[in-house]
Amino acid sequence: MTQHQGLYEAIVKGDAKSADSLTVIALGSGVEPEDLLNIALIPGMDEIGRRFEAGLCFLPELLIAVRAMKAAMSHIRPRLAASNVKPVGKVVIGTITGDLHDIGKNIVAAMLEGAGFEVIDLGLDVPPERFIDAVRSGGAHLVGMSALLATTMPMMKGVIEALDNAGLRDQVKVMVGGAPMTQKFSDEIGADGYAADARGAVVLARHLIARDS
Ligand code: B1M
Repeated sequence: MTQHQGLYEAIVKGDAKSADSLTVIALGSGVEPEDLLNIALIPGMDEIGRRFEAGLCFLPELLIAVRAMKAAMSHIRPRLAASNVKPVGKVVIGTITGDLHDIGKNIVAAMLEGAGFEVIDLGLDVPPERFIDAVRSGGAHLVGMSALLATTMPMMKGVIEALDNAGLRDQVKVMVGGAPMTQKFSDEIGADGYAADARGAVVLARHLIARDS
């Protein structure tokens, strides 16, 4: 079994101990953190998600897979974020209120940090007021929102309206993402851009900052 395959299976089986040690070994042997994410970890989460959706596994299995993913991410995030460049812009990011999914948002935040952005991560279940407070006090250029539940997606529009009401909408660009999101939905709620994955989020953030300056 290859290193990547072992890590993929550790995520699917929810074996946090193996996910942790295999990640350390792979990074130590020179594997790029982004490759580990794209070849083993994200496909592992996709597979457990597919099984969950098909009724082949249940919440406990999902939760132990999440724990394994977090064990691996604890080594990958600092490696992705290691960057000596001057910040290219400041991003306030969070998972929208009512939504407790933060794995994808954490990957996006780490990739943005690695690309030289200063990231203020508000965590998950973030209400509009916290986005507003962070923009007001932090001088952010970008607001990034993530949603995984169809029921929480509309709350993103609430944040955009709150930015408007606070007189802050012209100061920031808004980007959105998450599995159920589409470009059409992003346009409908008045966001400035949508990205389907973490790499796309970095490209979009750079583009929005450049358009702003
Ligand atoms: Co839940 N869950 N979940 N879940 N969960 C989904 C999302 C679901 C599709 C599974 C299903 O049943 N089909 C479904 C939503 C259905 C819908 O609304 N359409 C669902 C449900 C229903 C639920 C609960 C209601 C289940 C229950 O309790 N009965 C409950 C809700 C809790 C809540 O939020 N209030 C719930 C709970 C959970 C757990 C807590 C167990 C756990 C989350 C743990 C955590 O995140 N800390 C969980 C998980 C793990 C999933 C699945 C299986 C996997 C999500 C994930 O981490 N993917 C998911 C099924 C699926 O997606 N196939 C599912 C891996 C991650 C790397 O991908 O998050 O898509 P993703 O991020 C990507 C891109 O989307 C993008 O880049 C990332 C990296 O490439 N991206 C951005 C993300 N944010 C971005 C922001 C950007 C740009 C790009 O710019 C700012």
